[in-house]
Amino acid sequence: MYNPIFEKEKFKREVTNNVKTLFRKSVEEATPQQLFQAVSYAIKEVIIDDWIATQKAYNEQDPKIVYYMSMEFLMGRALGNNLINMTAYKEVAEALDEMGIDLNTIEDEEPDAALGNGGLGRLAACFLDSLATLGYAAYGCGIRYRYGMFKQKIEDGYQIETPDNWLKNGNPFELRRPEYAREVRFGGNIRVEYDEVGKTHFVQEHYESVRAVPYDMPIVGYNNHMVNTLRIWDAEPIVDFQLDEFDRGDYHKAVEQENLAKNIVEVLYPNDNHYAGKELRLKQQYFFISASIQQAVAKYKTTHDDIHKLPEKVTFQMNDTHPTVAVAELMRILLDEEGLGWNEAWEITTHTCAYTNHTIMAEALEKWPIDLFSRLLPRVYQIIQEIDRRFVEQIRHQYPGDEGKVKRMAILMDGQVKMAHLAIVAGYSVNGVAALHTEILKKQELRDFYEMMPSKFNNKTNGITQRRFLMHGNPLLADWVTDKLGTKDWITDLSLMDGLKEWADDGEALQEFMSIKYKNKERLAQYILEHNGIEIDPRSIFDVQVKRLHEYKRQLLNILHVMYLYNQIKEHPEKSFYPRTFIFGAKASAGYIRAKQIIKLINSVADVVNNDRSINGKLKVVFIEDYRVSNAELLFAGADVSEQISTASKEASGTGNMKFMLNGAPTLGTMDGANVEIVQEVGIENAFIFGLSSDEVISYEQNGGYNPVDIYNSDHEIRRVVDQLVDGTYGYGNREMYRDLYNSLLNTKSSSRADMYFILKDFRAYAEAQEKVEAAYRDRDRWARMALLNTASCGKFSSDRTIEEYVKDIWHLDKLTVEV
Ligand code: GLG
Repeated sequence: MYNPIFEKEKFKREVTNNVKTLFRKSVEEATPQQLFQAVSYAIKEVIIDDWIATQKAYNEQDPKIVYYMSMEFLMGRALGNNLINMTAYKEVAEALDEMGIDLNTIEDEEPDAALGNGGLGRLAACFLDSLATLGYAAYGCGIRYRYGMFKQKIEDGYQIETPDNWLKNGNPFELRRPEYAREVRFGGNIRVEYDEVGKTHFVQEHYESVRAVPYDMPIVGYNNHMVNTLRIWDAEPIVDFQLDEFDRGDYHKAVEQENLAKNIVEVLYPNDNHYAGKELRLKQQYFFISASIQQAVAKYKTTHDDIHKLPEKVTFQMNDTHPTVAVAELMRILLDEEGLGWNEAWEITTHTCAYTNHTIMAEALEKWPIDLFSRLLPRVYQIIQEIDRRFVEQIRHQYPGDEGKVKRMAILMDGQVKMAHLAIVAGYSVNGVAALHTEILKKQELRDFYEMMPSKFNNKTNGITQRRFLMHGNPLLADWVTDKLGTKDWITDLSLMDGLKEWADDGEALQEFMSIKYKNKERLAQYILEHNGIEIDPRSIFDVQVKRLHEYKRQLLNILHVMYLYNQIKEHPEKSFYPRTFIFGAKASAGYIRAKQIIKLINSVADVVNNDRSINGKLKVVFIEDYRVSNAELLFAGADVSEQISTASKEASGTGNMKFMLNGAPTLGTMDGANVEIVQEVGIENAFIFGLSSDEVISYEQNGGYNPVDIYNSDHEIRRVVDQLVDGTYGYGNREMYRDLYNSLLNTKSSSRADMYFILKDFRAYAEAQEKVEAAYRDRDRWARMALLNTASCGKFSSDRTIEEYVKDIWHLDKLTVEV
């Protein structure tokens, strides 16, 4: 087995030396943070050699490269993951131990690289891990935000956002690459010029510009010496550029450009599944896209002379609509810089760009106001006008007389630039992220497009990396799996997990499996004690819902059900009740008021329930502060039940659901997103499925919703819970605190539909499913078998499988080998 940390003694010397040269300290004197830095630099030392070797392989083997364009990369911590993938984790832990350093402690010193909101950003991170592991040439292209996802504090039950200054101690793994800087231009106007042969030139003038400077982060493949690159762009002012003759002495302009550079990469927008329409956000999008595409084209041209063959060597995958300005930017470069004609440029673009759709939520679709867009990106806008003109012509040609189609499908309509339409028209592939989601796209949301260009549409069910979410997050279970399968090959081929089914009826194996779960529950309980000061019983059922706070994800349903259980326990103290711990973790977008009220409600319920001595600790509620990748790993490992209870049709895929499954937690969920496929793999008897189907939800929606008041009137237990929102039970006597949530369910005043997310409609079914969970859990053998079968059936959900599908159907990449 390859072990890059050649010798233990040499590694120890290096750490000692790093502490000395970086901090003028001895190992004994150094702080944990300083030790983290020193160790990371020692590891980087090793990574660099493989990184260089990988670049050499790129140059020699000239593979096709995928550029994964994404506003978000939710990487989490790098140190532990790099060690895992270098197959050096245990050796390094041992070496450090001999130096009196605890690896876990220094891992905790690393800030999460939280350059993403939730599933979409984490998917990008898992994809990079898989691409490197499978030996494909890939760049992640994104933004080096100075501040990532905000840190969440809970004060008095309310979410408080504080800035995530993740770079304050420096990032030991990154490399600044000023030699690859690019200029990106905004605003101004376009002057048309004709040269002596009558050719038209479009010249942008009076623009502002910034210098995009890339920082590279190594993406270490598992045990293969491959190190790919995540290239994230920083912005710097272009001092020399703007002081040209025309502008010399224009002090204001200099300051403006300075500010533009500073602002553009300042912060990640903390919206998940929601478009806010901010100008700076569009600037961010164009900034990293322009820099990345310029770079990719320039790299291609260093070794190829025929730009027409670009699609043979380059593919741009657009992660949602955020990067779709890429199609127009590529056109701009081909037309204005490479001097191609429209048809040739279009031919290249439409064979190079591909688009992934991650949501059908209307409020997430990006539609930029034309005046804003054309002012900021005048040349790109002209190009989009021409793309739109030609596309509309094509619609009219194909569907004569059907102006409804034009209205529904045009890129420019009602004063807006519709980014999804642009991506679909110019992309050669459009994919959804789970089977159900892709079907809904084809039949509902994107139906017109599907009818017109069916061959573009395809499904790529999401996946997750087992390297981080099992090997790193749950080492006990990882070792057990290796032991039971008699091989480590599952690390790069998760389908082998199927072999664990052999142990599903083996009493001893089941017991081992459950005792690992128990240890992980103890570890989680310890974390909760340290961070929340709440003592929870590892023998209780750990029921976990961790994900972004969103109405469609229905954390409200979960907490209303907790309130219902609490009422039951209080009313029937004699009834036997299996102790339960409900664990929540969620960030709400800073401006999402209702989501924040739900966080407050969860904390209020926690406060009341946890402090009620009369219920003998039968029920506990915990809200994990600052849910993020690093504590997620503990939560998945320690969960008994995985809550995946979105309103059917709304969750495109979900990926948390897969991480729980991998760690042996059965799903309690709706038939939504990838839950459908999870159930297919594990069997419906090994999950707890409830609620409306997506067809039912869609049909209610098309008929104006349903009437929750009927349920409220006829089911007194539900009514009681809903009333408790406004009777002061959880408002510390304040009846108004949750009035808005109450109204959202019954719509006594609000303007939107009543109970838009079908919470009351699904409540009974959910409560019954929860009863089944309790009954199943009481039967220890049955539960163990279920849990084990979840782990054993998760093979499909590796991001390795997902990436192989993208490669086969969309990207057509070649495998690389790296020689060292
Ligand atoms: C989206 C969806 C999730 C999906 C993820 C990755 O809401 O259901 O799993 O992308 O495709 N905004 C998201 O997180």
